[in-house]
This record gives sequence, C-alpha cells and structure tokens, in this order.
Amino acid sequence: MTPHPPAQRSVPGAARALAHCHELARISSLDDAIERVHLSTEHKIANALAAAWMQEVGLDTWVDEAGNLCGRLEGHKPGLPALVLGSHLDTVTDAGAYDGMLGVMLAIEVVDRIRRSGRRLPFALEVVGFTDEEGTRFGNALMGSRAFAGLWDPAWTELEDRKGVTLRDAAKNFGLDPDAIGDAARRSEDLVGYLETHIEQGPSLLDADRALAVVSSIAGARRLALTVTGRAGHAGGTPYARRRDALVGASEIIVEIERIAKRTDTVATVGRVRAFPGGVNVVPGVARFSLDLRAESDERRDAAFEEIEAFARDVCERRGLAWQADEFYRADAVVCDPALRFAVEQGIRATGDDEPMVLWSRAGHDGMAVQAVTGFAMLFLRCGNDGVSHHPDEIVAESDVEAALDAFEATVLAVADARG
Ligand code: HGY
Ligand code: MN
Ligand code: MN
Repeated sequence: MTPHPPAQRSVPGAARALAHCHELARISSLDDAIERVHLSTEHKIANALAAAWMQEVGLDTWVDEAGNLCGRLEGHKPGLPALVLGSHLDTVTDAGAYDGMLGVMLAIEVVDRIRRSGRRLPFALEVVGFTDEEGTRFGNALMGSRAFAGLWDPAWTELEDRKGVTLRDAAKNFGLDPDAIGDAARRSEDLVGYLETHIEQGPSLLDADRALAVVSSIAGARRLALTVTGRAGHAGGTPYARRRDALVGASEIIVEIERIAKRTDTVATVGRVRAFPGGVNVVPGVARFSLDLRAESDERRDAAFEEIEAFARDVCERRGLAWQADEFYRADAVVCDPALRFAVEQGIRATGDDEPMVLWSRAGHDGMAVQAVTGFAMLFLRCGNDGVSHHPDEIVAESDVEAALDAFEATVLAVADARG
C-alpha cells in the first residue's frame, strides 16, 4: 500500500480533505491494501472518524437505518429541505484513497467554508457518506443510496458474502435492525437535490489538460455471472475431438466480448474468471466468469449484450458446451438534473474555467440511485497516473482538489442564488 503522509492537523480546505482521505486509507480489513466494505468493523470505524470531522464543522451527525453516515447544518431557519452533498465511504478491494472518500471530505470542507462565511442559505445542507456504493461485500451495489432513495428491497437482507454471512446478520452485528433498513428512505419534499464531487476515474481530463468537468449523465451498468459447462476429462488421455473444454470456450467468448464492446462503443470488463475443477491435469468442465457491461445509453448496452449472448451460444453449440447467464446487478443510465448541472457549470466558471468540459461518466455513482428521490449533478476532478482508479496508485493533485473545492462551494452558492 502506498504510504500516505501522516495526517496532521491540516488547514481547512484541500490539504485537510486530502489528509482525511489518507487517514481513512488506514482503515482497512487488509494489512497491505485498502478494503473497507459494507457493515464491516472498518465501515463502523470510518463512520465514527468522519462523523467527528463533520461535527468539527458544525454538522449534527447520525447513522441512518442503512448504515449511511449523515450530517446536517440548518439553513436560515430550522427544518428547511436539504441540499445533499456527498459520496461514498466504502471501497473496492485494493482500492485507491480518493474514490468516494474525497467527495465526502470536500462536502465537509464546503460546509465549513459556508458556515464560517456566516451566510444563511435558503435550505439546509446535509453531507452523506454513503455505504456500499461499490457492492464489494455482497455483490449488489448502491445499497446505501438505494435505501436513502426509497429503493430498498428487503430480499437483499438474505444476500450472503463470501464467508456465508448474510446481510441480515451483518446488519445486526453492525447495530442496525435488518428489517428497518428501508426506513432510511428520504422524502423528495425534504430534499432540494444531490451534488457529488468525484475523481473522474479515467484519463479524459488528464488528456485534455483540464482540472474539472461537469457530468452530463452516468452510464447504465449490468453485471452478470456467466457459466460455460462442458465436461471435465483427463489432460492427457482426452483427444481434442472428444473434448468439451469449458475454459477454452469461455476464452473465445471473452476475447469476442472485447471486440463487440469496442465496435459498439460500450465498455465491457471480465474481472473474475474461475475454472473447475481446477486441476492442472484436468480439462476444465466448468468455467465461470463475470461481465460488467456499460454504455452511455441502456439501449446500446442491451444491444451489445444480445450480440455477446448470440456469439456465446454459437461457440457453445460448436463446442458441445452449455451456456448460462445470471444477472445480479443492473442500474440504468441516468441524466443529471439540468438546473443542478447548470449550477455545477457556474461553479466551474467561478474558478476561471469559462468553458466547462462535459463528460458522461463511465463509472457508476450514488446519483444513479439518489435520482429516484431528487435531482442530482456531479463535478469531476482530474485523476493523475494515467487516470488510474480502483487501484492503490490512484492519485490527485492538491491544486486540482483546491479548484474542485472552490467550484463545489460556488455550485452550492449558485443553487442558493437560484432559489432566492
Ligand atoms: O463500478 C463503478 O463504476 C463504481 O466505481 N462503483
Ligand atoms: Mn469505485
Ligand atoms: Mn466512486
């Protein structure tokens, strides 16, 4: 794990937000990498630490029924609808220090700046550190923000992690009532909107030599468990003509998945492959692999999957194999709220960037869920290191973080001005 500089009592602003990210990076279930998953001990520790930082800037904090960390600063009078700022505090395995966490820390810094300015807004400000944006532990994703948006499915309490622990038991161990998770649902009349600042998680800003971008929409994603079944056999005695090698069949399909994705401007990733029974001297009888498929539009994504599945069935037919596709996650593409997106553009212009760059997000974000209960918009900031993310080499420049903080604060004030 890249050693982060020790967190010191940094001055408010970008330096403090980064120091807090580095402190959170130490809260991991792994000794030599970052992993912080839903309803884990690390989740609880990170919530407590971030709650203290929220309280330092005047936010009243609580953890909602789904495990999301929340903070609230009243507007010019108590009880006003809230403009929600935030991102997520959970991570993938072997994560970077900024995906999600930086957005929550910048939200805290914006609240601090506005509170210290003495300006009383026509809405409350809430900061949310969503849990389970990544879906690392239970395979499903956005469960924190989907509970927040009223999209909780009680069947999810029966999901199991890799150790066979159900979400129900994990919730109880965390101190939540698994049958009350749905009570985290917020009412749209209590919300003004949701704004998220996030690292781009790609090289577009880096290649364009820009620090910030406004997001137009978020790609819709489908995640599937794909299974090719043949027949195991002796690695030496089984002639090719009689083989039903599941892994070779799956490999043909995986290579074609990339070809189809490139041709159809979709983004397909096979992140996990397993062969069974897995003996070095055994022809694989079963091959299981994951598919994460995204596109700017759901139609393009779904058309690409139809092509992939048609090709897979053809390979299986030719090789005497069986094909099975099981979808375990789907989130459709969402478009940012026009008024909030305009506020983000105004925020970027306030930093001296007169023509804000526009990007559609290939990465998923909590806004995909939150949009069910209120409008959302996003501000992207540049990633260094070739735009790498979901990797310990994820990096940002403090000057870009400062620019993002200035733009984020100006965005919130633009929303306030628009509401008079
Ligand atoms: O997978 C994603 O796109 C997001 O980082 N959860
Ligand atoms: Mn991520
Ligand atoms: Mn993220």
